[in-house]
This record gives sequence, structure tokens and C-alpha cells, in this order.
Amino acid sequence: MMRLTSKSVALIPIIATVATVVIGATLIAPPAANAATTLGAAAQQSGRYFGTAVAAGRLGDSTYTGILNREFDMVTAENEMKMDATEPNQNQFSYGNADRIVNLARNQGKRIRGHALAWHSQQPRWMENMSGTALRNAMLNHVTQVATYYRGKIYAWDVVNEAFADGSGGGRRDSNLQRTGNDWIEAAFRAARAADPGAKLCYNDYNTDDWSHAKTQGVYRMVQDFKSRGVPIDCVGLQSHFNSQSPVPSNYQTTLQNFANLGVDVQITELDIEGSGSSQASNYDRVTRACLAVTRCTGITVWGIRDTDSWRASGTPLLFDGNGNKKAAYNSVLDALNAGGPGPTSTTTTTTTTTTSNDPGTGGCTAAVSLNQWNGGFVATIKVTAGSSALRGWRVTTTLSNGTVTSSWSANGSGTSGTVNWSNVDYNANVPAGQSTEFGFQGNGSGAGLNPSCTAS
Ligand code: G2I
Repeated sequence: MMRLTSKSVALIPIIATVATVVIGATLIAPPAANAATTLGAAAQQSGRYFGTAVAAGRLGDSTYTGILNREFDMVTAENEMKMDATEPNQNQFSYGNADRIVNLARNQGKRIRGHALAWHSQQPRWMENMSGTALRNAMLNHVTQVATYYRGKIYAWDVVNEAFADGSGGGRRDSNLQRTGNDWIEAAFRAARAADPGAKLCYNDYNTDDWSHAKTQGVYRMVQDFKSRGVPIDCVGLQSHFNSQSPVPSNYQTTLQNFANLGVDVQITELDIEGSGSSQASNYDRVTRACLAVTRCTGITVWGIRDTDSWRASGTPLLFDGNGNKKAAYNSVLDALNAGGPGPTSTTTTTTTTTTSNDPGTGGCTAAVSLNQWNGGFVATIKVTAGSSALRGWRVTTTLSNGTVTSSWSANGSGTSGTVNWSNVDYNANVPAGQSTEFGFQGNGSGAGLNPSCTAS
């Protein structure tokens, strides 16, 4: 970042914009030469994967394995790597069914997502009854043993699954593991890293798709905290189980982008969408396009192959019907993946505008925008950084010449286009000297030329 100072204006209490630097890259994808004909091949065009959950009990079904072998390049064991399956008695490990899935995947050149090392649910009976230090040690031993057994074979592990509570608090879920101490999650991640340094380590949860939900915010803050303290975390899994009670949120892409902006990969790990026909197809299209629009959304896994294989079979939430025929939803996903590849179609530009205030009472601040632009829309994430003294409130001004804001988070905006003034909300007014806070907005049209400037208030 360039920085200019001028002694001649140093004592004048004015705001001066001093530097604007474009430090990002713009990538424009050429159209796909030949459309791919399977989900895995279509996803690979943009460097992504397309996976499915697999149940060992169905591997004798040739319709099932035929679709699996043909369509998917990533596999998750639906139940076979869970704690109750892999350690049925303490310190007696059992990998038979998991290995059947792992071996099939590896023989077919498919990668494997491991699910899940530590979870409050699906614990073996002996663990359910444990607590305190004994439980903490048993959990860490489990993580270490299982991740070591599969070292080098797993693309990404769901190290911890579903540790946050539903509802408005945004806090942790009560469980025997949580009661061993709030640091149980980071302890599990450290153990997993030590056991298999080559696997990506993910935190995985459901109902974390809507950016405005407290649970999403709680997970976001944990990942932010882990990144800031060097806890080894590489990815966030959004399970994305959708139905009429829990529809695909309008801000889904914003959620993916905001997690990605923390410096982690984002994966859609258990996708299913109840419904049928064109409405189901269009929801699948939206989810697929949202992932494609976020550079660090590295792949999508659906939670089963045929509707009849699903944990929610009556909701017909998958891409193949009970006979193994492709549904409209399948075609919409394939088309979206083909439209997205090769290469990311979105452009990511990072612009930094440095603004200084010379008012000795308030200190200065800087604003930097990271813009994710795609055809027809954008997400802007703006980082506000305090200068040499703490902020007790801040304002950022942006310019939207050819775009309109449709939603925003962590700031109040004065309008939706043209010059928009953003001001802090209660919880991010105070920013210590040299520290940062972020807010953002998404919109239709172009987010180019936002040119943010920051003032202390
Ligand atoms: O509930 C949907 C998913 C939510 N996220 C975590 C996933 O791990 C979870 O998957 C589901 C499986 O799809 C089900 O198949 O997890 C359930 C258990 O937590 C699985 O159900 C279990 C039944 O509860 C058992 O009774 C049964 O023995 O499946 C087992 C194997 O068929």
C-alpha cells in the first residue's frame, strides 16, 4: 500500500484522501469449448469438485455405483467415519465400512472428504457417558487415531461438526464435549493437524447459510478468532440442507464470500433441497452459481445420490430420482457448472483507499474494499482500520455509479446508489488503534469505482 504524507497540511483538521491503489487481479473466463457431461467433469473446469455422500450399505447396488462412478469426483462417507462407527469400544477402532468407501473412491481416482472427527452426536455409548478430562482426552485420542490411520488419503476433514446452537444467541451448543471447556474445538483442530498435516481441516455446520443469522455470525467470529490466533483451520463447511422451512437465503453468496474473506476455503458439504420440478431446479442453480461466484468456494457435495437414498427421502431433495434418472435439478446444476468453467468467472479486485484525518481529537482511519464482481452483481467487503488512536465511531463514504445496494451487514447505509454514507453499528464503533473491523454490502450491477474514504466520528 502506498502512503503519502504532507507536513504542510499536518495541522489542518481536514480529511485528505491520499492514495488509491489497485492491488487485485482481474480474471475473465473464455467460454467453455465443449460442455462437460458429468457433474465432476463440469466442476473440474473451474478447478472445483462435485461430490456425494456414499453409504457402504448401498455399494452392492449397481445402479447406485454406476451413477457414483460416472458423476462424482469427491466422496463423503455418510455415516461410516463417525465416532460411533470408527471407535465402537474405547481404543478399539473399526474401519471396515469406511475403508470400503475409501478404497472404492481411491480406485476410481476420486478424492475423499472425511466426516467427522468430533461431534456431540453419533458418539459411541462409552463416550456419551464420559465427561471432563477423561472425555477431552478420549476425544483427542480419537481425532489423533482416526486422522493418523487415514493420513494422506483425506482431502479435507470435518474436524468438528455442529458445535453451535440454533437460535438467537450465536453461542456454542451445550454438549458433553462443550462442557470439557470452550477450547475443545481448537484442541481438536491442533490434534488433527499434527496427525495429518496434508488434510484441509474444516469446521462444518448447518443453518449457517443465512448471513443475518446469529448462528452464522457465531461461527464466523470463531473462524476469525482462530485465524487471528493461528489455530489451524483451512475451511468452513456449509451443510446447506434446504426445504420450505429453511429455504436458500437471498444472501447465501454473501455468506460464502464473507467466510472466504477470512482466508479459508468454503465448501458446500451436504447439499440437498426438498421440492421438485423447475422450482427445485432453480434453487439448485442458485446454490451452484453462488459457489462458482466465490473464488474460494472449492466444491459442492450433495447428501446422497437418488431421492430414495436421502435421509429426507420423502422430500425428494436430490439430483436423481429413485430409478436413477436425472432430474431437472441435475440439468440445472450441470448447466450452471458448464457456464462457470473454465476458471472463475468472477473478478476479484482489491482497492485500497487511504484517508487520513488530522484532527488530533479523533485520529484517522483507512478504508479498503475487496470487491467480488460477477456478471450482474457484486459483493463489497470494506475493511476499516484505525490509525494511531482508537476509533469511537466511523463513517465511510462510497460511490456507486452503476450499481444498487440490495443488502448490507455490520453498518448502516444512507441510501442504495450514488454517494452512500456508511456508519458503524453499536458493536463495531470502537476499534482499537491499528486494529480493523469489517462491513459489507451486496448489490446488483457494478461495484466498480467504490473508492471508499473513511473518517473518524
Ligand atoms: O442429518 C443429516 C446430516 C446432518 N449433518 C451431519 C450428517 O452426518 C447428517 O447425516 C445423517 C445421515 O444422513 C443419516 O443416515 O446423519 C444421521 C445420524 O446422525 C444418519 O442417520 C442414521 C440413523 O440415525 C441411524 O439410526 C442409522 O443407523 O443413519 C444410520 C445408518 O443408516
